[in-house]
Amino acid sequence: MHAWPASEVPALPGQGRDLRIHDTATGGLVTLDPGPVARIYVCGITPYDATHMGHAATYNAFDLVQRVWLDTKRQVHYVQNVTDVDDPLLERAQRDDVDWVALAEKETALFREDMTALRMLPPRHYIGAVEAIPGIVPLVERLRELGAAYELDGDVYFSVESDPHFGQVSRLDAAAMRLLSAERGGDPDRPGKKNPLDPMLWMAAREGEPSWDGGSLGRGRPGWHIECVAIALDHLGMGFDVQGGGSDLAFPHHEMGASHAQVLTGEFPMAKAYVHAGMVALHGEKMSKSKGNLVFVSQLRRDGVDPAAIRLALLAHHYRADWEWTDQVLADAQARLGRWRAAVSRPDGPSADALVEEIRAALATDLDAPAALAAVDRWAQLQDTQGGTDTAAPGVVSRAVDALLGVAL
Ligand code: 5CA
Ligand code: ZN
Repeated sequence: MHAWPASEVPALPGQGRDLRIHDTATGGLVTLDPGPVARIYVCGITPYDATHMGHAATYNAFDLVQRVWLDTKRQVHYVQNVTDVDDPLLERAQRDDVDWVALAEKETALFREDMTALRMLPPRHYIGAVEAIPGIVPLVERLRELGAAYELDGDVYFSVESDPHFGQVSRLDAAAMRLLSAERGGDPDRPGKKNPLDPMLWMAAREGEPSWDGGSLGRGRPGWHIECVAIALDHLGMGFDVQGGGSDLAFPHHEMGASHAQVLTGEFPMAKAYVHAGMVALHGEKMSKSKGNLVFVSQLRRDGVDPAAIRLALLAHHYRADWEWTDQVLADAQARLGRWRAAVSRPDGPSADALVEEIRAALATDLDAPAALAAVDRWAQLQDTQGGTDTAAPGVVSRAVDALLGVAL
């Protein structure tokens, strides 16, 4: 699948900083030392509806990861999937009486447009579940050979007990896992499973649903977790730096994915850090396609809202916080964008060297974007109240805000 065009990332004077970031698996900050090529996998959308502010906030967090690494002169090997076949997509296509392939293509195209407008840097590999199927089948077959998978009425399940490290991503107890499994695509109550938490690897073909040749597995379609594992292992290999997504993916998705990969390769861990963004709510409830309480990026764009203001609205919240989208959040971001644009269009100002370092330090410390915004606010205020004679400063600020925060002033 093709991704979307990259906006340019200006080079900055001085030295970028290594990223310290919160890892769900250890519950603390880890300093990542990726080597010359940093490797990151971020879970992509299930394309049955348009990009909402929750998605945008999550992708914004991982865009910052990429920008911090680029600032250290590393290359970034970023992989993202599109879950272009899954139950919710098929259900929505049926509800609306549209072709599921056409629905997925339309929403993926809109997602690309939204990401481009928001200046999110594209992944190097953007891979759909359907195109990954030929790589998924041998992995499921291999898990079966290893005794880590079993069949139930034609479906193939992964046995969580085959991974001694199972549970180490989310660190939840069995009761919490069971509850979340039922809520998030699992089937803990299905009779005949070895462990209620065992997730499906391959679903045998169902009447009226799309299916693919699964070799010795028979016709069917892949489970959700093995999709991301197949794509990540194919394009990044084991031991990559960051597995990313929203906090609703910690369990079961990232827990199961890590287990699949660890059993398949005999290596541990799959990722050096499991990084999770908080949930954005609307009217007190998590924004979600299934509930329909949504604010869409594309709708705001159609309403004439500057994408840079949308981006600033996201950046005003720490990526790990759960927060609420309101009209005020957007109004504050628009006002800030106006102040910043006015500031960088002046001929001079106070030196921006310290500001660049402050933005770097804020982002390198668990992506503290609100602290970075506050630093730019202070520079603009100083320019306003005391002026300054540095004619290079407005340009430096503009480039730093673009390179590190993805905001075009
Ligand atoms: N296709 C799978 C991942 S493989 C999926 O979860 N798709 S999704 O479209 O439901 O979500 C895409 C990303 O947006 C995920 O990382 C998810 O955690 C994140 N996300 C979904 N809703 C919100 C929300 N309200 N706030 C923040 N992030 C969200
Ligand atoms: Zn995923």
